[in-house]
Amino acid sequence: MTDKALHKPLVFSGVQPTGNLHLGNYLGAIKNWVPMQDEMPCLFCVVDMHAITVWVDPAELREKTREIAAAYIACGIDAERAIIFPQSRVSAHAELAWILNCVARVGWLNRMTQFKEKAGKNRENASVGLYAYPVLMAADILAYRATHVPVGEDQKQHLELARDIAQKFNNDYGVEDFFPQPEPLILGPTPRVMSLRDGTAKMSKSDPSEFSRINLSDSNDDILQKIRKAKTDPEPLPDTPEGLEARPEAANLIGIFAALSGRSRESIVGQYAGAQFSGFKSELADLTIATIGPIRDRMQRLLKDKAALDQILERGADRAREITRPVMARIREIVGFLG
Ligand code: AQP
Repeated sequence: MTDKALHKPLVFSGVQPTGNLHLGNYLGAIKNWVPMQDEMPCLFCVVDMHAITVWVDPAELREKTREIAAAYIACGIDAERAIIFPQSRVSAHAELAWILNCVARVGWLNRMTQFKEKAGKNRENASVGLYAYPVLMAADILAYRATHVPVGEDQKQHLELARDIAQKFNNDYGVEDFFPQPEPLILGPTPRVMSLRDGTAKMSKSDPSEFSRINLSDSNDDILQKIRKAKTDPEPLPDTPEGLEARPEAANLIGIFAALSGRSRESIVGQYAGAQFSGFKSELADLTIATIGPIRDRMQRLLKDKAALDQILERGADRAREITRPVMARIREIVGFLG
């Protein structure tokens, strides 16, 4: 069989088991994964090896890994059709990451903005893992020769790097078609959900302010309070979508409303033209509770049976390993490792 003949449509994506899953992770990523299960084989990974690029308490990492798996299922991922598994249980990720570390160039990694943001001023003290994080992400995708990668907008640069690494590997080793060019799928009306406290910053698990994000574990009351207190400007809501330009907080709230309701920004702006934020926020809170409430309740139920979750993750890892086996055998042969 030729290398190209091995190319098959396949989805790979993942979430780090750190902090609390939030509305940005849901609207930017997980929600968009659900319909893909009907279209092609899907792997949804809990990327615990990415999580340890910064310090994480081991007991917490175990709990968060189960929590992410529960969130996937609670959001509508079917563990029979899709493969849900922890990254660390499939050694191909680490093995391929090393090989790709030798393909990727330091200059390419130096341009990664997420490393600059996460390492901050104390770059000398950041882990080597945090620096090499995008190469591990390339390995996650390429170990399955995945063709489609649904992610939020913040991951676009890392996906472009994965494509460059795939291309360079193919060129260096003269295997033109071995790795496909994985396609980033940046979907939905809110590929970048912003913080509720600052419309210019991404909603993020690591933001120290709890009021910056809606967690999937938040109570209805938490959601209501957070949306009530969400930062806005003193102007009423605009009459046209163009009126949202230069109003990042208002634009973010309208975007979230659009994503949760399935309506266009235009129709929402039309409905609330010239209104104060209070009534709009109260409807937004109702919408958010109607979406997040049932997910949170399902997550809580699933988390009561840890043994069942562990079994799902173990079986997922077995299935994932089966896919990587022939790919890794061929990679070892291409690179010149003895078989
Ligand atoms: N604010 C967001 N809007 C849209 N999509 C988002 N994603 C994350 N934040 C937003 C998408 O969620 C998926 C999983 O992300 P992750 O947890 O693996 O890593 P992350 O992007 O680093 O998430 P956070 O919340 O920003 O974590 P911290 O604070 O630790 O950096 C990805 O597809 C991501 O694009």
